[in-house]
Amino acid sequence: MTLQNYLGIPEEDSRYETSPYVILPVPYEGTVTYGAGTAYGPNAIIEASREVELFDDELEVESYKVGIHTLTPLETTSHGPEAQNEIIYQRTRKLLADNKTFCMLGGEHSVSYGPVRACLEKYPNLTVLQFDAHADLRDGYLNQKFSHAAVMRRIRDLTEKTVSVGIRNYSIEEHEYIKSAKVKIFSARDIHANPRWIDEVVAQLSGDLYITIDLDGFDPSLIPATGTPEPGGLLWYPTLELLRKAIAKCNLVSFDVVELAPIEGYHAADFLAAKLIYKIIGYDSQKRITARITAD
Ligand SMILES: [Mn+2]
Repeated sequence: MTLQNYLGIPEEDSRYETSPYVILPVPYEGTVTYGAGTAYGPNAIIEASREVELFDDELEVESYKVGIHTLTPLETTSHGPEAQNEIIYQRTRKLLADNKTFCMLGGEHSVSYGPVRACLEKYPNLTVLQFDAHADLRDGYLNQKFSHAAVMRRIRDLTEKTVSVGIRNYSIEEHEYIKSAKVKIFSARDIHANPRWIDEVVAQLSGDLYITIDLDGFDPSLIPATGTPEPGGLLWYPTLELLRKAIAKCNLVSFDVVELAPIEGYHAADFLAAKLIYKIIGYDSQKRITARITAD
């Protein structure tokens, strides 16, 4: 696996010590059920990131100058997703202890449990914002409690402060759980019919925020490169608007981008993921710049 730094930025802008943001590649693929290939996601995102323009035309700055470090890919285990999440938990809690905001690159969605656990330890009132086509609320899948299809259910064992957007595929078991546990879900169908959905999502968020982005939350016209592409997904600009408003309102603790299963010769999906990460870092780093100016 070729190892490069995210955005291909100079060493002076990407040292660990001076970078508030760190990219953590986790090429884990253990429980995926349909289309495979998410183990190649982190590398495809980092490779595509080298084509992302460093000047952000919306923010009118070169956001990378705040400092973004790329870590070497985390070790993966063949002992199942629970063991993998323990490794991720240990790694991410160290990053939080070093006051880093990390962006974990999956891998399959099962990897999001470990970092949320680490973030909750430091920020007990954390809210988890999920972008996804699937609810991922099964209480286990194919005898696996820590399956990608159960990741939000495991996260809800830790905190019930979750908000999900773009959801358009779940089982009757999940449907009943959503009703009984009153899970906050903005389904893709509701979003499509409601022009005020972005502000309604933001109204549900406050304080410390973790964002988990399963790329299949996007419409498959934008991201066909996932294991289970579902029609009727999220689009680029509304998603950015939601991210910008959510990050402006909350304290972004960390985030992940998962489930890219690259298609050979098709780079639009890899590029979207790479640029999406740069937008999130840009929105968040704007606040750091503003805080610095205010402090002066
Ligand atoms: Mn998912």
